[in-house]
This record gives sequence, C-alpha cells and structure tokens, in this order.
Amino acid sequence: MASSESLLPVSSQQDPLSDSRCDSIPESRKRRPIKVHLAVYSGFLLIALYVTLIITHGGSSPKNDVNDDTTVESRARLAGVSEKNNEHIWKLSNDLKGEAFAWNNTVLSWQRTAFHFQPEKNWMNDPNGPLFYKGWYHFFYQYNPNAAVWGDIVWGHAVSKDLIHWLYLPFAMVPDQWYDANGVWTGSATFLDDGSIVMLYTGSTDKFEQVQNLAYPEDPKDPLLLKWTKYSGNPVLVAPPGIGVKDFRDPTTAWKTSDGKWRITIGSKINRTGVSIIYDTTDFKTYEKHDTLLHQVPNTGMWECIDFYPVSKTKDKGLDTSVNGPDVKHIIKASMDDTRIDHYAIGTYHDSNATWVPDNPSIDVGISTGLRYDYGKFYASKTFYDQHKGRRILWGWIGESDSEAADVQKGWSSVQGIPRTVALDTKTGKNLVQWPVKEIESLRLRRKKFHMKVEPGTVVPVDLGPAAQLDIEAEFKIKKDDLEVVFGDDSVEDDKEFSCETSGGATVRGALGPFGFSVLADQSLSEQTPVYFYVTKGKDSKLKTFFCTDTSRSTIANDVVKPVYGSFVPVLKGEKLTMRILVDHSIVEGFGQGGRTCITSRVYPTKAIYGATKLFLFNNAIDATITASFKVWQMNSAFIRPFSADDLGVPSST
Ligand code: DQQ
Repeated sequence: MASSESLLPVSSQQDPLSDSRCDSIPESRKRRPIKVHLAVYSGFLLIALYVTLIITHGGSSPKNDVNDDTTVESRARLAGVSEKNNEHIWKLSNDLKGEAFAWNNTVLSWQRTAFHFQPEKNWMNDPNGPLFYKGWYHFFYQYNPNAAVWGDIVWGHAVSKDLIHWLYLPFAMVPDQWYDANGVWTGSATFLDDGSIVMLYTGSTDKFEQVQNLAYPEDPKDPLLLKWTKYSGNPVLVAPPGIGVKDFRDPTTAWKTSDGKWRITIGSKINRTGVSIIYDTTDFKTYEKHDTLLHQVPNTGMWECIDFYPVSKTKDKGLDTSVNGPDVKHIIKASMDDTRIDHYAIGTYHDSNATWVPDNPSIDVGISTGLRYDYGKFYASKTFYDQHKGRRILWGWIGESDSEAADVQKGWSSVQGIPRTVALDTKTGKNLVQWPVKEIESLRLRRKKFHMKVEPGTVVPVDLGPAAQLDIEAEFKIKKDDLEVVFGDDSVEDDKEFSCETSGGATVRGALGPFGFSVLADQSLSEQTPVYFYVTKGKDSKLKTFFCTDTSRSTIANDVVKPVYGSFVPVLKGEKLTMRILVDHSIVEGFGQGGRTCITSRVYPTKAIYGATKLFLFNNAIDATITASFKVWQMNSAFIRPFSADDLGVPSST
C-alpha cells in the first residue's frame, strides 16, 4: 500500500484532502485594491437584493432555483411549475470574479453519461407512467424537443428489455389539445383488471391552468404502445373549489378500494399546507372527490408528483399498488416544490375513510428532518410495480448542478437515476432500502479486488486504469483497539452536532472519520468528489454513522452548485460499514449500508476527465485505522439509441 505522503504531504496542519488551491494566497489577492472593495460591496448589494427577493416572494425558503434578480418571471413560474435556475448561486458564492467558467466542447462532451438514461439532446425532467407490458419496460419522460431548458413539454418515450439498454421511440403525447396546449405534464399508468392500461396526466391548458386528462393505448396489441389516444371527454378533472388552478397536478397510479372502486391522489397546497387530494372512480372518466384528504402537512408548500404504494413488513419483494393487509405499510412520497426534495414517510393507510397516518409524526412527509429517498439531487420520482419480476422500481429525475448557460452550450440537460428496487427495510422497519436493479450488473466488465489497511491521514491511489465508469462495492472496518481508545477517552468530544451538510465536508477530521473513496479525481487531487462515512461518538458512547458526499472540490469551475450532501445511516449491531458507488462521468450515485441512505450528485470535473480520471481511497480520521475490502468493476456503456424495426426482429425497409 502506498502512503499518500509521496502524493501529497500529510500532517495535522495540512489535511490530505484539503484544497491545495487554498494553501497559498497570491500576493495580488492579499492586498485589497479598490476593485476588490467594489466587488465586496456589490456582493453585499447582491445578497441584500437576494434577501429582499426571498421576502417579496412570500418568504419561501432558499432553494436551488433561486429567483432571478430581474423583474422578468421565469418560463416555468409563469406556467405554474418551478424550474432550474442556478445562474445566481455562483454569483452569490465566494467566487465574485464575475465571469462564469469558460467551458469547452472537450470538457462538455465528457460529461455525457454512458449508462444512465438520457435523451439524445435537449431538456428532460420527470419520469412518467413507467410500466412493463408485453415483454418491454416502457419509460415516458417530460421532454422539451426544442431546447436544453424546460418548456414545450411533451412525453418522450423509450423501451427496454432490461431497464438498462434503451430504444427511443416517437413521442407518446404532444400538446395538441386546448387542455394540454402548454404542456403534457406528469402522469401515471394503471393496469385495469383486464390487463388494459389507462394513463392519467396533467395538462397545462391554453390558459396555463392545470387539469387532469385520460389517455389510453390506441392499439393494446402493440407491445411498443406507440400510439396514444386522448379521451374525447378530457379534461376529466379540474381544480376543485379552494384549490388554485396552478396548484393541481401529477395524478398517481390508481389503487383498488375494498368496495372495488379505483382511487387516486393528486398533489396541491392550501396556503402553505401541502395536501394530497383524493378521488374515487369506476371508469376513470368521472370522479367522486373525498371531503377529507389522504394526508396533509402544514408548512411544506406545494406537493408535486405524489407517489403512494404498499410495502411488505416482512418480505423484500415488491407489492402491487392495490395490495393491503396486516403485513403491509404504506409509503407516501411527495416532491416538495419549495425545496426540490423528495420526502417520504412510512405509515398506515385506512381504506374505509381514505386516510393515511404516519408511524412517526415528527418525521412526517416533507418535514426537513424527515426521510428522503436521496440526500443529493433526486426529484419528481415515481415507482411502479414490475409484475414481471415481482419488485417495485423507483425512477428519479437527476437535474443538473451547473448553470443553464452551460446546459445550452452542451445541448442537453438532466439524466435519470439508475432504476432502483425499493422496499421497506425489514431489519429496521423505519426506512426504505433502495438498490440499483440487478440488471445493471450486466454492464460490469473487468473486476479488481482490493484489501487495504489505511492509516489515519492517508490517501491511497487505487490502481485501476480508466475510472470514469465504475461500480464499487466496499466494506470498511475500524480497528477495534482504536474504537476502544475513543470510547474510553473522555477528551474525545461527542460529535452530536455533526451534519454532512454543515460540518465542513471531507476535509474536517474527526476521531473516527471521514473515510471512503474520492471518485472522479485527478492525480493531484485538485478535483475530487469524496464519498465517505463519518462515525461519531454519541453522548451515550454509541456510534452514530453518517454517509456523505462532498462535491465542494468536484470541479474548478465556478458556475456549479457544489454542496456537501448526506445524512445519518442506520448501522445495526454486527453489521460492517458498506457502501456502493456508481460512477458515470457527471453522475455519482452512492448507496450507504445496503441503500438505507442514498446520495446522488452531479459533478463536472474539468481536469479529472478522459484518461486523467482516477480513484483514491482515503482515511481522514485522526484516531482510527481503517481496513477496506472492496471490488471495483469497470462499467461498459449501455446501448441507448433510436429504435429500428430490426429491434423487433423485423428487417427494416430501406
Ligand atoms: N414537472 C411537471 C409537473 C410537475 C413538475 C412539469 C415536477 O407536472 O409538477 O414538467 O418537476
């Protein structure tokens, strides 16, 4: 094992993971010429303007899509949904040089992913109506055919035999009716008892009002479901009294009631209370609204893309959406428009009065300390029951963390996360577990196995070759003697306040962490994305483990949002610490402890690209020696391309 000392000097003064760019301040920056003062003052002015904007926009909390500081309202805001706008994040950051990073095509081309679903070009957002039909997985998605920014939304459509290799098909639905003239927005599929499919989706009308519409396959015999018929009586639902016409969207998959009707829920808000409105139907054309709500949580704002489904308390397998009973818990997930976070909660569904009660009200849906599918970038997600393999699969939209200008330059925006199986963690009963679908393993190429002991304050290069497309599975053990010393030593402070997001990232050294991998790193570690565990000693002397990803040094570019992501991860007695990481150019997906805590990041290296992309193992703890046993696979690229007749075994006519 090589010590990091040859790579980077390690001492308690100089942290092995610290940003060498910060080490020396050039003479020119030590003095403060008038220009700098001006920059500082204009910085304050910008911040003041920003704070004023937050207040004038109803006091909503800051979020990734900071409002523009001009008076022009954004396209999406006008239409009644939020959209990405990272432009001002970097201008408000410490980097006040005023110029965005100069991206070039070499760097931008490298960012395109190799095994994540993304369209050939332009903008994509929410997953829509996923399903399995006649041997094909179908994936629909919000898509702008005209630009790499949100707008002109149609339903893109692709099919796959294995959820990994995808064939693009013609658009399933486009805005061609008054009731969806401003966009065919998010929706969900339901299988009726006879195996036929109905699709409910939100239309943004010619007046930008949100209504719900019904569509169904024109030819049920067609396994590709190429053509969709919109019901002549659309819209089937308009916003009920008391609900804003721009706050009524994203119908769920329907589930069966005990008296044989179908039930759906639609997200909205009443003042600042996020709500889940509930309807019963027998034919999907006429609906009966319940006076009560499925659920509501004050101060959470608009609920987008609600998902509602059962999970088994005892088995790992997935359940069809209508299953209920004593061995079942129900999940409500809502996408918080204010924070762009997908929150879920576990609870009990009461069929008789169409309500749902959380197991633990202190971590109800949308509460900031509550549960999240993913602690990084992951939004507008949707599950479906895969009747082919008896599992529930989760899709999530992974937006960009760079600027809109960079997206326009690269010609595309957003990817979808690798589909994940999702199930209740039967060991804890208190969280879900998510895991990349088994089929992703078909892309695994060359495997290398490692077993390394890593001393405190060490960074070790992992000898791999190319490291831009990887699947890493790792187990970590903290040396027993070190743990005992930490437990017995009163001078080692309790880390009860630790938080991945606010405790300074991977450079801050504690007794028992951080340790993990730096992915997408260059040789000098001037760019790197550490994915790591940080173990703290609780007041009760029990270990508390956090799983984090630090993107703050992932790129030298300044026009990128670079947070530290992560959260607590449950580790049960006798369990080793385990993590899995999928690396695919500009996306890193981390799964801590078998998928109890997941973190997806978008990162945009400028130096750690092509042949210069490396992987490092690090231990930045002060008091603990770590043993890491891990396997790394180079990952093949998936075939994601337009459909041709040959894909059905039919020779194409030329
Ligand atoms: N995206 C859709 C809406 C949904 C939002 C519009 C969530 O239906 O609420 O593209 O990202």
